[in-house]
Amino acid sequence: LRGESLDRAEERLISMCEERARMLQEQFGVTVNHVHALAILISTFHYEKQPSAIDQETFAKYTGRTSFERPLLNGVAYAQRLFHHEREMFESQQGWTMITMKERMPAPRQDEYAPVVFSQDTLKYLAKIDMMSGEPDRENILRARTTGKAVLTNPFRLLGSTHLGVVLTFAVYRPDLPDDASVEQRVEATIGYLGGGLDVESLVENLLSKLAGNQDIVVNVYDVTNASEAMVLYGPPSLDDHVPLLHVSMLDFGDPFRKHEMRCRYREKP
Ligand code: WA2
Repeated sequence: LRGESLDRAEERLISMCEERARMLQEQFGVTVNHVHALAILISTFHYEKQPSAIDQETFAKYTGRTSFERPLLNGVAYAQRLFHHEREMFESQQGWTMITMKERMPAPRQDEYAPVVFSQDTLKYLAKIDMMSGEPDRENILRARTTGKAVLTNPFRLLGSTHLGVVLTFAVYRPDLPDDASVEQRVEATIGYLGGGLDVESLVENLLSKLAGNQDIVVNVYDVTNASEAMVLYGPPSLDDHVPLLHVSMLDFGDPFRKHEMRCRYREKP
């Protein structure tokens, strides 16, 4: 290869990678904003109104009809915060028993639970599950309510899917929570959790497949929160060390606790 064409190949790789990173981040941002708005909707119409203006049927209908606003999410579900002393009353009112995520058995005694009470039809299988019984979801719940921000899990295999993904969670607060609330006030005012799965494998594939030049390059998305052990979120396991041309684009998904990046290379020598 002459130096000139190698330069041009590198320039093209950079521009394709930056374009893809920008698009993914943009779609992610739009998705997060809509889940945030849904969290406020629940706070307003489920807790401020007596009786509640939301039940499973309204939630499923509304979230199904607005799913186009959350292009990277496989659905949304709402888990209610529940203390142990409220459990008996809750289960008899609902007419069902909370179950664990893995074994789908009655949830063992805990101080606190997060049973899914509303779910979009695409996440029906989450109904009745105590989301605190799954480790990634539990960590998200605890971090979401102290920060008040959108939080993400490590990559893992989502329920009902064979794909790798991450879970996005927002805390839902009582409507009276002030904007400048302290961490303690946030935790105290937490009434539930709203979130869903970002099926990165299929949704990123779908996003990238629409872009020109897609056959020429290989794209990976990594969680690089822990720099020494980057976790693949999307794309084939790659051998970055042996690639002559590699471009890394930064991704900002808004969770200050996590770092993500996109790595692009040519499928074959340019
Ligand atoms: N959503 C979709 N698939 C999943 C999942 C999840 N969590 N967990 C495992 N597979 C109800 O944090 C509250 C959604 C989590 C919210």
